[in-house]
Formats: sequence, structure tokens, C-alpha cells
Amino acid sequence: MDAKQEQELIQKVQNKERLTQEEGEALYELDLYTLGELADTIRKEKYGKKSYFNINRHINPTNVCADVCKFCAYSATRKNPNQYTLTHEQILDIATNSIEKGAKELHIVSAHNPKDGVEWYMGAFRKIREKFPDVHIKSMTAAEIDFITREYGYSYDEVLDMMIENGVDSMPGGGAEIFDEEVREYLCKGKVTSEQWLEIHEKWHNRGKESNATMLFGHVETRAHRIDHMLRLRDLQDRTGGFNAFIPLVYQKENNYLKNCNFPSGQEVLKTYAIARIVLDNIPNIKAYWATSTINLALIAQEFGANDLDGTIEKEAIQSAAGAKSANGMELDDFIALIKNSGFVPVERDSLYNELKVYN
Ligand code: V47
Repeated sequence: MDAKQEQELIQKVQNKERLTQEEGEALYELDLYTLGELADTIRKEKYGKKSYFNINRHINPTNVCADVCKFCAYSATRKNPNQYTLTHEQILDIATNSIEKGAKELHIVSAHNPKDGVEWYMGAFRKIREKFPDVHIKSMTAAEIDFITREYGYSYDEVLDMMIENGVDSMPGGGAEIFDEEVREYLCKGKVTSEQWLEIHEKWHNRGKESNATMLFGHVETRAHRIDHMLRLRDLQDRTGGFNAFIPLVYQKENNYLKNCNFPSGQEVLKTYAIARIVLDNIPNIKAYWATSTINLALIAQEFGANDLDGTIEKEAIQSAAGAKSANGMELDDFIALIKNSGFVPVERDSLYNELKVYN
């Protein structure tokens, strides 16, 4: 890109014009500070200095998995032979304990366990809902839903309806990985396809429900693949408006089967957050999920387009299995202090981004 093209691109972003695949890729060529400034301007217009988080609890009820994703260190395999599956009672105990301590959201994500049947999933939701009518249940990635349809012979519509009947409020963004078919085939052959992932979210949105979208990056994909991923989400969001947040997940490299990766530098991670803020002009929240970016970079990401840091997490098994320092979440007071000390105003939100408490 020569200087004139660079100026034209900057102008286009400032004019809030929609960017193409090529222009999205070209954003990566801007220097970090120019790109950060562009993203920060958009973020400030929407949120000022507010930075959002929620008090949540991640629950990962089983690591027994029928699928084999090269990047995953969580599922029980040769590298991680310790299988576990929680009973409904154990799940309910964890939920009770966390809710009593203040959790307002349960983020429940499982591996794809072929032994348990669909009632194992739905019964857990029902029991939580019966005991806690107000807690927000964010559960069932599109990958889990697709697995259930393949394993137990349901349609997507049937599973989505069962989720609603049994108390699920919103869907998390997991299982999206990278939409490019060739990379996906290499990373997680046999799992939900990109088209199916998008179809499931579209069906969920068409039921008046909201969801998130992730992108796993920093492994074997290229910058072009990341932009392609974002544009496929932008297209769907134009039709449904059902995505709340986009979450770029930085790949963690321990204890798995994915080798020869292009691990991203801190600059590349920050650029990716900033580009997400610019390219995804119709997804309101960009989440710097500190479990994968590190809390340090997540705090800096607040100046590069991110307006949300997920939450206190409490316990986390997926990313921490692959090396992230997120196994025990973060104390609320520490979380608030870190956001404040980085110059932002912590705002506790609910799962659908309604403001609950501003910590001035
Ligand atoms: O889909 C697996 C990812 C995801 C690794 O919706 C890995 O608010 C990094 O989706 N390195 C599950 N990531 C977690 C997830 C999520 C997290 C936080 C918030 C939300 C939300 C959703 O974890 C999987 C997969 O892409 N993952 N292995 C790894 N080695």
C-alpha cells in the first residue's frame, strides 16, 4: 500500500464506510498506533471510557469428546487421559455455590460426549432454572448443537426449541474457530462446518434470541482468513442483528496436537482487536477475553477497540488446559481495580449488555 492508498483507507474508516476483504487485510499494514487510534475513536463514540464485564461462572461439565480438534487440550485424549463427566447434582452444586457468591451468568460449555444423551444437557438446564429463575444461562455452542443432532437424530430446530423450553437464555460464541473451509478441515475435521455454525446462529436469532461469535486465531491461519471470518459474521448480522459480541480468542499452545503455528505477537493481537472493531461495524461489543489474551493485553486492548473484558470467570477449564492462566478466574475487587487503574470506568453488565452498576 502506498501513502495515497493508506490515506484513502484511513479516510474511509473515518467516514464509517464499509470495508471490503482487501481493505480489511490492508488495515493490518497500518502502523499499530494509527490503527489503534481509528478503533479507539469508534469505541469512544459508543462507550466513552466505560469498560464492561460481568460476574460469571464458567462450568465445563464434561471433557469426554467424540470430536478431535487439533488445538484442543481440554478434551480427554492420549495427552489428557483424565476423563470426567459431572452429574446434574454436581452441576447444580457448582451453580448454587457461584450464584450464592454473586454470579449472575452461568456460561456452560461441554465437550461432545457420546455417552450421555440429550437429557443430560437439558435436565441440567431445567434443574438450574427451577432453582434459580433469574440466573442467565449461556450455553450450547453451535458445535455442541450440531453434535447432538448428529449423535441423537434431532434437527437443529428441535434442539434449539428444547434449549428454550429448558431455560437456556443465550448461546455462547464457541466452535466458530476459523470459517475458511481448508483451515477448518485441517484444524477440526468432522466438527460443525462454517455454514452450519452460521445456520444454527441464524435459527437462534430468528427465535428472538441473542448469541456471541468467537474466532480462534494465532495458529495456522492467515490475516486474510481472519478478515474472511469477520465478513461472514458481518453478513449474518446484517440479516439478524442477533450477535451481541465478537470475541477474538488468542490460540494457547500447550498440551495439544497443533504444531507449526504462527503465534501472534502482542502487536498482532492488538491489531486484530482494532480491526474487529472497524470491520464489524454492526456487532456492538468487542470482547478482549482476558483468559486468552492475558489480562495485561486485555487492559491495553481497551485502547484498541475492545469495550468488554468478559468477566470474573471463577473457574475455567478449556483455555487453562492449553496453558492460559485462567483456571481460577479473578477476584471481583482485583478485576475492578485493574480496569480503574488502566484509566477506564468499570461497568458491571448483565449477559445482554444492560448496565447493572457503574464503578466510578
Ligand atoms: O470454541 C479451544 C476455544 C472455545 C483453545 O461467548 C481455545 O462469551 C485458545 O467460546 N486456545 C470455547 N482457545 C470458549 C468460548 C468462549 C470464551 C469466552 C467467552 C465466550 C462467549 C465464548 O475455546 C472453543 C475454541 O475455539 N479453544 N482450545 C486453545 N488451545
